Amino acid sequence: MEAQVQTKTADPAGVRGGGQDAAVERRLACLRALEQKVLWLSTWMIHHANHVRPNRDGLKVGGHQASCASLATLMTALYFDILRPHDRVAVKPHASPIFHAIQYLLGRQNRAMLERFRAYGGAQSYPSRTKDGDDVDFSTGSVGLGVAITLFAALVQDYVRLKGMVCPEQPAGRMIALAGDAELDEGNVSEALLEGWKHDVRNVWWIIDYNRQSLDRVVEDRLFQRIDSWFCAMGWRVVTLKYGRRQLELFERPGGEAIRDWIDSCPNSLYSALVYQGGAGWRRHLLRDLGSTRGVRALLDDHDDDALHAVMTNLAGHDMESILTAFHGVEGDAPTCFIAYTIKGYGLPFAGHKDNHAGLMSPEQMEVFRNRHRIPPGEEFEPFAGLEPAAEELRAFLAQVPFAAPATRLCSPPLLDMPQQWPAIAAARMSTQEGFGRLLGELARQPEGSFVDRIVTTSPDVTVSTNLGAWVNRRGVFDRRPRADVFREEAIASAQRWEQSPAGQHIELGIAENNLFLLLAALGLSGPLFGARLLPIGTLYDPFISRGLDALNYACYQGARFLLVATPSGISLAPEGGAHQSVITPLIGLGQPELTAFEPAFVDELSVILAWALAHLQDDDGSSVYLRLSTRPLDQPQRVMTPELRREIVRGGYWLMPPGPEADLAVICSGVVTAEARAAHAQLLDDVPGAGLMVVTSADRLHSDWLAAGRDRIEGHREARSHIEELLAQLAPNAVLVTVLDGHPATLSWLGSVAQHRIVALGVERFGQSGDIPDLYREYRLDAAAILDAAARACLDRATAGRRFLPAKPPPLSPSKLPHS
Ligand SMILES: Cc1ncc(C[n+]2csc(CCOP(=O)(O)OP(=O)(O)O)c2C)c(N)n1
Ligand SMILES: [Mg+2]
Repeated sequence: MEAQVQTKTADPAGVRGGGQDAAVERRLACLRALEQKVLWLSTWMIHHANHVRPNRDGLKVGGHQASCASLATLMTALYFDILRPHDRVAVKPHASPIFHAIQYLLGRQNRAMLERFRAYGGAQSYPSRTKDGDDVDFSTGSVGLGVAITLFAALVQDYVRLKGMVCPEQPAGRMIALAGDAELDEGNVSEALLEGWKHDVRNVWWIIDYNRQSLDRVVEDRLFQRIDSWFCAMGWRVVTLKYGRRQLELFERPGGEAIRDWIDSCPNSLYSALVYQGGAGWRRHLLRDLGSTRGVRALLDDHDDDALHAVMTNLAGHDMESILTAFHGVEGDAPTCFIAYTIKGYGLPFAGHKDNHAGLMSPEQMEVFRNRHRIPPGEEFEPFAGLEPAAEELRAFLAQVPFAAPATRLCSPPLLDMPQQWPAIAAARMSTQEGFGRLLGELARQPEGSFVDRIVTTSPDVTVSTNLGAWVNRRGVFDRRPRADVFREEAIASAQRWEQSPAGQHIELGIAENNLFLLLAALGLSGPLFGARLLPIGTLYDPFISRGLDALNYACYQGARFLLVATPSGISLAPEGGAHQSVITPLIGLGQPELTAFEPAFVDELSVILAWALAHLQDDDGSSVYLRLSTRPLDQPQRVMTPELRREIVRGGYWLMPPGPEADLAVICSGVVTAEARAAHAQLLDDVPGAGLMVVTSADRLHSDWLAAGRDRIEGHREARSHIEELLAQLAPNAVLVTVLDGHPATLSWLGSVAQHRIVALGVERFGQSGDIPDLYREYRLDAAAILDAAARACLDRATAGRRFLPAKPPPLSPSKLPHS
């Protein structure tokens, strides 16, 4: 258990002081009692879920008693003494029971939820903003993400404070992560650290539960040195809490110095093994290694096995006074990392055992534990059972906990005034990406005081190449301090201005998509967290959504609201090649909960969708929105945007060329291949005059609406009809559908189930490659010829329906040979 870094000694001055020792002693007594209660409740909650509650499916319910025990002291100190209402905390996911126990003691969680821990409707396995009712600040679960979001939340707090969007009397809160030490292995944590350094982030605390164990094993020795230097290099203050006060007292005695050196050089795995073995194990090793060192034998003789075990495991992360001294000793807003030495499973029978991560105490072990905590049967969930001080004193203590002071912790700022009129972009030919840039450029011209002031854009080093340039030129780049645009000052010609100041409305990130999504998550929670509603817009290249997919999922999971604009996309990015061509993102758009996906073909659609999206982000029943755009210019339809068309675009699709009566063929397209669909459709009209051409602006909206209508019908609303059902009802029952998009064909292939139409789904199923659009569309069967061929084959198939097997390779068909049924 290496340590060359000096521990902050447990100087009680920060806790005591003012000659009020008796009062301080009572406070400490209350805190220690609550620490024991929090440990008991978390352990019992998990035990109850696994051994007491009836189990109907035979699955292990689970829970992490050891991981909870590791944080019991630190979280008790934090919540019952250190935190203020404006502080925000991301709790290590598997310490969820500790969090719920604390909220229960503070009167913010009810007993039924604890009894239903990990059950349907009960307290969640991992803290959840949206599902837990006890004031979770940040959801956690996927390790590393909860840690990093606190850093971005601190950046967002600065953003809204420096712009005067929150009342100046509201103090800045600390954004605090309680992190498992193994969480630091996640790359997204280092990505965030580097970004935080660039933005000079303030008011972040990361408290590392340094129990030197992960899920599988005991972690590397000397890791803490890396952690220490790593944080220092990023400008963080590092406070190490290693030895508890009893250890420090022991080190003062003759032979104590040698024991300290022994602890410092003891490998993590041996230290953990001895924690598990207890007093006799410590004695055996200390005698073997230090038996001849002056004073050691006498020191050991002075401790029985229990006392020796207690002192050898008295790490600062389990010593209330050391923790309070360290936390209170931190001044100013510099980002601070606390490396708190702890023991996984502290106080439990499997403490220190390398396999204890998912370990559960047996009923027999639980009985021993119950006796130690003096909990009478039936009083397991009683808040003060078995405690000393008495309930009255503890109640009085809890009533004055600063974190529990009356304050609005869940803000719901008013909706922004959205305009009736929206800028229109007139163009004969344009790509949706260019249209997006132009639309934002137009919005940027709005006078001060409009909803546009609440738009904040961000991008991982693709601001210019995703067409945010005009917006940034007009609205500037955000920085805590004004910084000149040097190229401009030097009169060097550039289309892009880069003035940075607190007034800027664009936050530039380095290339790290995890950071993009975590920043979007934090920006998208600015309303509930800080009371300042923002309209966050993040841009990135569509294929790199996958790079940050877990962080995107994380952002959606906790209800953050933002607009994601992904461009360019698909194989239409032709010469850029397969590494940059996205294939599965339309399926992500279709499948990701709390994210509504659109893929407009034309710029007037985009304008409608953008206006809708910025309002939808604010709706109670809304969601985040994803726009999949393209750099490929398309001929724009010259049309009047009627209210009906606007409605259909938002609902997910419309007939660009409505089918004739009883039409038995329709081409259905989404996004840039609408050009090919239009060309193919024009040719088909010769043979099938009534053929329809549908443009799908949102497969996602159509799909979810269709499922919802199906559910409504099951519930007895027989008249319920989804938009896609209404659209497809205009076709003959035996009609053939050909769908096409520059993405995975499954995005639209479900359309065949809506009214049991025969369907051929075209799209991309393989990695792309370099080429020009004619070559690539031919190779991947997205061109007009492929659409015509698909239509012909489907019609042939229909004509021969009933004949089970078709020739393996039917002869090539021309449109004029289309068979009709
Ligand atoms: C992204 C991700 N990968 C894997 C897991 C599974 N997992 C849960 S906890 C854990 C180990 C955590 O160790 P540490 O952070 O040190 O916490 P401790 O239990 O030691 O307090 C792992 C691998 C996860 N939750 N998230
Ligand atoms: Mg650990």
